[in-house]
Amino acid sequence: MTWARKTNETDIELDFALHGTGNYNIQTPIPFFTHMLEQFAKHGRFNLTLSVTGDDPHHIIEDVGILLGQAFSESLTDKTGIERFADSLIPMDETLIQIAVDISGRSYLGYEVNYPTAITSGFETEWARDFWMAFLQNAKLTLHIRSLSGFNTHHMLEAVFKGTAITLRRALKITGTDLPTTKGVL
Ligand SMILES: [Mn+2]
Repeated sequence: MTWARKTNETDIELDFALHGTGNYNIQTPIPFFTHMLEQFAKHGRFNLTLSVTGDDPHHIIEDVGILLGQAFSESLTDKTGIERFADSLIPMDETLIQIAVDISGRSYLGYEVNYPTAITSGFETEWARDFWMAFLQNAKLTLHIRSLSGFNTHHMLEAVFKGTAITLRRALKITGTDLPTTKGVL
């Protein structure tokens, strides 16, 4: 399915499949962000074609997060049988990142990632938090991300993006036959 978002600040076109094979074609003006979205698509096994232009890196990253979150939510209209909860411990060399997800229908971000530098490869570390906040507010899920160790900012950011994708994929897995909630609504 396709989604689009056009404002005075950004212009985004997105083709997204929740249950894909990890195929991607991502074009953004921010090379490190492109690298992170490629990790997200590959390790989430999402299909993701994205092109974005915009006036400012923060606007671009936040608006891509909003649209991807919408695509995630609108692709998951039927939650019957999903695992719902998942967690992961993701290493990348010296880096170790812990991630937990609840596809809860509610939005919450716990984010304690201690990057050693504020910027790497032209990417400001605070933009990663902006992205995940925008994503989960629209995807309506609970996400906790923590760094247990790491001294390379590139590795830490990459493990956050890979790990969140992996954890979402695990939470989306069909392991049952009914809605995983006693409320009757998820
Ligand atoms: Mn890398």
